[in-house]
Amino acid sequence: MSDEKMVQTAINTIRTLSIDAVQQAKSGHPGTPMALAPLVYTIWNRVMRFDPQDPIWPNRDRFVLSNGHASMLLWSVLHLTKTQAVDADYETLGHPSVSLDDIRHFRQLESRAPGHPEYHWVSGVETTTGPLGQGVATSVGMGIAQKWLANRYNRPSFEIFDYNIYAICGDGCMMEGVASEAASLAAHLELDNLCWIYDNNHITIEGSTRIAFTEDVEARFLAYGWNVLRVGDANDLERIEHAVDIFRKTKERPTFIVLDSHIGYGSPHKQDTAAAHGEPLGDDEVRLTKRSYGWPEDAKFLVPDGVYEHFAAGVGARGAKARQQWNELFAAYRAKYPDLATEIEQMQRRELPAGWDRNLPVFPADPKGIAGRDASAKALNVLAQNIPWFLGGSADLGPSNKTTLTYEGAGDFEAGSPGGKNLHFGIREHAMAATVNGMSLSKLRPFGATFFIFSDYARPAIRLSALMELPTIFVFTHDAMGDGEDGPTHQPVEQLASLRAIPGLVTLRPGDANEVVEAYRYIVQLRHEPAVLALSRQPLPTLDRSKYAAASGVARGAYVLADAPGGNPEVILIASGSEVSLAIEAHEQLLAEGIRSRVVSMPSWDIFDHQTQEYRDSVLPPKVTGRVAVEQASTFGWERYVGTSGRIIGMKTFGASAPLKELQRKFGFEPEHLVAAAKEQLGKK
Ligand SMILES: Cc1ncc(C[n+]2csc(CCOP(=O)(O)OP(=O)(O)O)c2C)c(N)n1
Ligand SMILES: [Mg+2]
Repeated sequence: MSDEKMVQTAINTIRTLSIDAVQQAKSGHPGTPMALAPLVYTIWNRVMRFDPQDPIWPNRDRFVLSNGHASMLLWSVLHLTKTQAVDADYETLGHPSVSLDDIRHFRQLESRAPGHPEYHWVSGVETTTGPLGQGVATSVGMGIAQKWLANRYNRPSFEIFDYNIYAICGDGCMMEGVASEAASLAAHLELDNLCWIYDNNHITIEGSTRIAFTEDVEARFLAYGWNVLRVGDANDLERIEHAVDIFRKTKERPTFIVLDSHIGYGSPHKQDTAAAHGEPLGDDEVRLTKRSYGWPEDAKFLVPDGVYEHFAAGVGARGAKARQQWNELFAAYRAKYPDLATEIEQMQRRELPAGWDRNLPVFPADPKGIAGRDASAKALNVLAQNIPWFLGGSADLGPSNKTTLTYEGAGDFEAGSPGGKNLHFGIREHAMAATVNGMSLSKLRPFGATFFIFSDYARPAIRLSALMELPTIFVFTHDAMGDGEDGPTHQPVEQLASLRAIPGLVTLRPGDANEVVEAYRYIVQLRHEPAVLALSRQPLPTLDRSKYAAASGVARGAYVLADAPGGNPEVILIASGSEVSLAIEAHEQLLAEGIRSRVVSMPSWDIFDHQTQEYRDSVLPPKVTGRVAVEQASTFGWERYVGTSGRIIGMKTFGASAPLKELQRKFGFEPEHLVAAAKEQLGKK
């Protein structure tokens, strides 16, 4: 077979595997894989430095399929390149990531060819995509990470990190706001390691983009400051390669390639129609389409002779060589810079360096106390110094969140100085969260910050960090009514409940400065779970830990902070955050009146729910049914800890604009109110 014929055969293999898988599953999206097979072929087989034998090699080029519905593109190419599976301990398993059988079972339970690309489920997937816009936004975090890693670790003659990131996106990604936020940030940061390729096919689900999307996308990206290129024919491999070449030569600007394509390419009746987007072609149309490709019409899941070898000779050989050269380079680097090499290795395995918790502060008892955000600032500054690759920033609220790293040499991450540890995300919460995900996927330890209320603006990406099992950290301050005069627009009510509902997300609302530190101590050790910290704006009393239990109880989610003398309580007060000291006040009053109360500090439902039944029963003894929960947030869900007969003091409405003291009175967050509720639980007035 001639070279040219082989190339066409390889491309048509991607197309027909996609068509057959969707047809077999009776669900999926065939049209875009049919159109973009030449692009994916070119990027993978001619451009990318990626070794299928080791899909987690640190200096590999990244490939992000932001239009995740076209997942068959990825399953086809991962299969055809024989990309190997890797487990959660970063060990190669010795079998392919995506088998032909997986593709035959596309979208079925347990198949490694699920509906959309899922990081952590299929090796070779760089990030989970499907919610449109997320992939491209996440790729900006990957771009930031590459710049930071290169800045810290590269040395003369040692280009340890010099990879590029390729992200493919469609009209949907271009319409989503998060992509715009991220594109603006990427150009500001001059991420010339980033190449987005826009599948300009004028089709979305409802039909032609004429009905909803008529802007000049190229002009928009030019205005952001991107290098904008155009390839007028998605089947023209040379033009695609040429455009990518220009990308690789372009400095100080990310590249945006507009690729004109025909969705459902080759299908006589469905090409260029929305029908090709999200439904099987149908048996007859499958035949006609295969005929148009010169493919055997009745063959299914056919990988013709020579196709695997063709990919092995392309990306396989190039990737193996690149990785081998890198390994040699890294061995020499390790000899010359052993400490830096160790850092890289620890980071890659999500381990912490020795002494990571050295100098974490301990706060003395203080009735006036310190704000959650201020305690957080102290912890962040220590952690960022102890863990070189711990960094982050805020969405323009650094001075309020107290997340700006202020120690000597922390520095700002900016285009000309990508080694700084303070990122400035601008007022782009959604892109910030997606970017933090991208940085975490690149093995940095990032945090992002904003007001707790605006976690809503970041939520889709927070959800994805949980789905991907990434140890990202979200620092949210102004966690409740502490915002006082700012009023209900700024006062979170339902955010805690809604974040607690995200599976695998660790949500923590610490009750005093020492609980803040313990919360960080816990979070930093997580390797596969994201965490949200809800921190107070106002000072909270620092509890006297010689009188009350140690703050290390945070690591168990909830703990007995104060108890009736000798234990055996008759009523339990459960609180989080700013309401912990309130519960303590009420507790002291109850004790003085001879009522045996207990205070449980419960910074994290998620962590507590993972403790043994025995421990949970020791904190909340089932026989003690007199219970009051107090939290400046929606009451939603607290029944699980107070039972149907318990009392929940929380928010059932939005807040209001007034000084905090008045709000506490209006909404019942005062010790007398708790005391009365506790007595009511015991049938006492
Ligand atoms: C945030 C989000 N909204 C909606 C969807 C549902 N959806 C999936 S694909 C699609 C149309 C995408 O059009 P385009 O990106 O142009 O893809 P093409 O059909 O051209 O491949 C929509 C609305 C989604 N996946 N994510
Ligand atoms: Mg489209």
